[in-house]
Amino acid sequence: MRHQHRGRLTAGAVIALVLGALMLVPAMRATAAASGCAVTYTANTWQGGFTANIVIKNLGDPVNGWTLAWTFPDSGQKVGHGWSATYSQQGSAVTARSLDYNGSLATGASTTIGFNGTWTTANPTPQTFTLNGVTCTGSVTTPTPTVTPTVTPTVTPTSNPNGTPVEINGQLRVCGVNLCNQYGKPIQLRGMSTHGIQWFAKCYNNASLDALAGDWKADLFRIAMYVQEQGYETNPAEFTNRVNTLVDMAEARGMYALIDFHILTPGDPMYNLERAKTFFAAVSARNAAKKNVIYEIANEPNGVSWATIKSYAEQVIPVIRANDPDAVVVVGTRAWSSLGVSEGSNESEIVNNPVNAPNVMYAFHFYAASHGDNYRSTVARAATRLPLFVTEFGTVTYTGGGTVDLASTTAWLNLLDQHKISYANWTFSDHEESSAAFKAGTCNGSTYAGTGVLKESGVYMRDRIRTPDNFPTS
Ligand code: IDC
Repeated sequence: MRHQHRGRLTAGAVIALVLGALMLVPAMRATAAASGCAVTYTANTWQGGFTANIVIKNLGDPVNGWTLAWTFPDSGQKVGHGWSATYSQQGSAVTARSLDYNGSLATGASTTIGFNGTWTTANPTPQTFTLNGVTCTGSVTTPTPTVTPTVTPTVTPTSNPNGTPVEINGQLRVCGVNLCNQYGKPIQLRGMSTHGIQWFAKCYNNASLDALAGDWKADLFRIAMYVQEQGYETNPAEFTNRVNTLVDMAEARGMYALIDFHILTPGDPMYNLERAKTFFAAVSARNAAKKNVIYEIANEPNGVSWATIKSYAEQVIPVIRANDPDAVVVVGTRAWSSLGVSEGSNESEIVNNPVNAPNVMYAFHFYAASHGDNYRSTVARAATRLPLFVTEFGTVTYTGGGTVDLASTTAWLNLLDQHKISYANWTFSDHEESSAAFKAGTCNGSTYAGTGVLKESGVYMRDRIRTPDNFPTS
């Protein structure tokens, strides 16, 4: 019965359909693709050469495959070795085409590309860029709709109604023995360290970073870029680029990014001095305008004097400050960042002879199952005299494995909370060792939130980091 009238149209229905079809025309025009892009081009120059880092942000509708084009103002400029795009140059006109893995750019998404170039007379920065033929003005162009579209309220994806950690705290600085936020109030940042990004790159993706910011409610993401052990020294441009991408991913989620120049063996930071200068010149130039970057210039010096570490710091810090004058820099300390204790010294050598630069903090590392009361009493004392930052610690033994010592970890973290000392836990990875938060194999999948994917250390750390932050604004 109900279907009897199918196929028969009344006059009224015909009129309604025609009207509907007419109304569809402007409605369709209103959905024509919005386009827009913003480009940040940073060049580090030296006599005859430069490294360019280019951040491309898509402000319009999602694109699948892109070509960025610009013209060099100086005809002597040439693109040399490039990364993350295919480059071609005709005269002064250059195009960079996306690769398979970075061609899709959602609305608001960014990607970073770069190249080494040469110049003859000068190296001025190109002024105009186009993305898929549209000039990047930093704003969005949408064909004017004839029909007013319904406005959907924008939902800001933050876990805290007051804003993300970076939104609340802004540019950090050192005040007295504390890390302070933009209001000059002492704060503590709590988060996780990657494992070596040369080995665990697959663990650092949108889903895992979403879990860290949203489910763990972390404030801090430490990017452990080993220098040796198949790290930075094997491909400086590639590792610089990877670190920059991870900085962007942390920034997009309102987390601070701690850029860790992960020296370990050899323990003398001077062995890597030139690499450190090159690396920090590049990352500080590229990230100077960001508020979420903290620089950690030497993970764990060992077998060297404090005087050597200080001399290294006083050569690397000016390179960073030349580009990013207000950034906080963390300096590693003697004996695997134990403030000297593991080689029979203590914090007094630093107190008596601090790094000659403002806005500097000192690293302290511990592994809870190996380092107990005597290390804690050093930290309790040093915390009143030096700005400390626990850029790395484990809940386990100093090997990265063995027993998870939750009693010692709790004593440590209570001490750090009491002094508002920031910390990053080793590691946000699925390594088989017990210090790793995730069960082995987690990073082959796409689920990172919740406790189902976590090992003992991860369950403990997630609980601890998830507790509400205390970020005073007045
Ligand atoms: C360990 C890793 C382990 C890796 C080893 C050598 O957990 O998988 O094989 O490095 O690269 C540190 C270092 C940190 C160590 C960690 C645990 O900063 O690189 O990671 N640790 O041994 N200092 C004290 C302990």
